Amino acid sequence: MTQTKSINKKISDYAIADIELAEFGRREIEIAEKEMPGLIAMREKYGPDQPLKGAKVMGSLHMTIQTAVLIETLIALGADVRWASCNIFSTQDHAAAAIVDSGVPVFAYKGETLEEYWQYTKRALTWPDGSGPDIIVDDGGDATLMIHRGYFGEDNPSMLDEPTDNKEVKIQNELLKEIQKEDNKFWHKLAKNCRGVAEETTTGVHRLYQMRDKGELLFPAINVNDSVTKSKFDNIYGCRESCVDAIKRATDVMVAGKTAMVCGFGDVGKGSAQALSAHRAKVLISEIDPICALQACMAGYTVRTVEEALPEADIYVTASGNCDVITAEHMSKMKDQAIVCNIGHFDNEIQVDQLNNWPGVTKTEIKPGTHQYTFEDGRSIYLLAEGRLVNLGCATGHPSFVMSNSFSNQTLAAIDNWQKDKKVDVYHLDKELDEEVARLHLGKLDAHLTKMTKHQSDYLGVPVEGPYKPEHYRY
Ligand code: 9W1
Repeated sequence: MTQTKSINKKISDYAIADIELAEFGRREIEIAEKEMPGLIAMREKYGPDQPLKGAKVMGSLHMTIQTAVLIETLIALGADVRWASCNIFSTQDHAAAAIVDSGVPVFAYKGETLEEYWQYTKRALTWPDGSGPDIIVDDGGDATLMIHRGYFGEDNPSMLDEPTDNKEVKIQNELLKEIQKEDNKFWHKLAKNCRGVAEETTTGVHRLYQMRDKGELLFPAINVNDSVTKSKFDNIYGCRESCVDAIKRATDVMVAGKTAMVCGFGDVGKGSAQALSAHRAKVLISEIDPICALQACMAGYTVRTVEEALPEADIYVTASGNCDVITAEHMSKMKDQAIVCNIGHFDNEIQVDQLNNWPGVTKTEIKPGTHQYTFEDGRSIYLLAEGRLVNLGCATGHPSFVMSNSFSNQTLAAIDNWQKDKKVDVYHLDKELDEEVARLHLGKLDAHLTKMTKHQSDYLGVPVEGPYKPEHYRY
């Protein structure tokens, strides 16, 4: 007989696809826990002290199996949690069901509408007594954005009537106006009581600095994105796992013996190139930055332009963070059966619209996420994930171990936001905390760390305990 560990606390304050998926979700959560040693170590280390006791925590972050382990970690540290997804497509419905089944309000289902998305964000921000969160765990900045637009819309209601072509802004404006009719101080009260937000992504962090610089930021914020243990896992190690995985799920192509071009040799490019190279592809790198180009040469790759690669390369992976790195004209000149995909900036590295409008081109869907484009002369290329992030479009995001690193940073940031009184600004987590996240993962990896002696610390002029900060050390 199958064991059911569900608690079945019946709550009615949630919106998910299907509560019947809870058992499946619970089984996958239990497997993910084994691969999220940082979060489990934090439950053991901090659980007894309950550092989040009494804290109302709102999350706006992909509702996945990995996020479920984060949610249950926050709860193990004493938090009272409500959750919405930060993306209308990324929800794993079985994860959402398992979390609701344990008694936590979740508002997320895969394929929800944009209207529902903003309603859910608002519902996750609203506790049964009408109060708001003490702290926010944000991914992409949407919860923070909604609070700020709501707040400034209460100061200046005409802001919500300004004409806009942006469908999402329209939807949000309509909802904010409805809320204002019911209570025209809703967002002021909420913002006043919010002690801080921790932001997961580059985009969200960028918005935070803009708001800070304009003097509009309403509560302290922590930039989790730039922790070393977050960004290295997100970019190098995550993409090293998912780049080839996505290409193979989409095409089943043999990578060995092919020539692959990686455009951009930053962290994402480094991880992608390593994975392709480990599969025994011949790897070409394109770069505009001489230092990154030199690094590529020292790693044994050939540095070429996209134009030079056209007669040779079978696989193209963009990882530049820049726009129009592969143009429609490039694609029109590629070898027959070439594969083109993007793992860098979310949607504009490859000229997809221009390819769709290329004279004489025909587009055939092989399956969702794999499209064949045939040119007038009979050559075909394959575009993966319609030019959007291939590891999300054709694979399943990051492995649990990768997310354990970012979410351990999120947990430390939540504790910091709850326990420290800070003035309004955008902060980083101290290097000590970044180091703690690393340490919490080392146990599982059976790493034996060396302790610096007093003699050595005197020699370097750094403390034996405390963060390791030599001048010329970059990760
Ligand atoms: N985040 N749990 C797709 C993921 C979409 C997604 C996105 C992740 C996780 C990058 C976060 C198709 C999970 C998420 C599974 C999946 C992300 C966007 C995670 C990788 C980032 C825009 N961004 N991430 N797991 N979708 O893997 O929370 O399968």
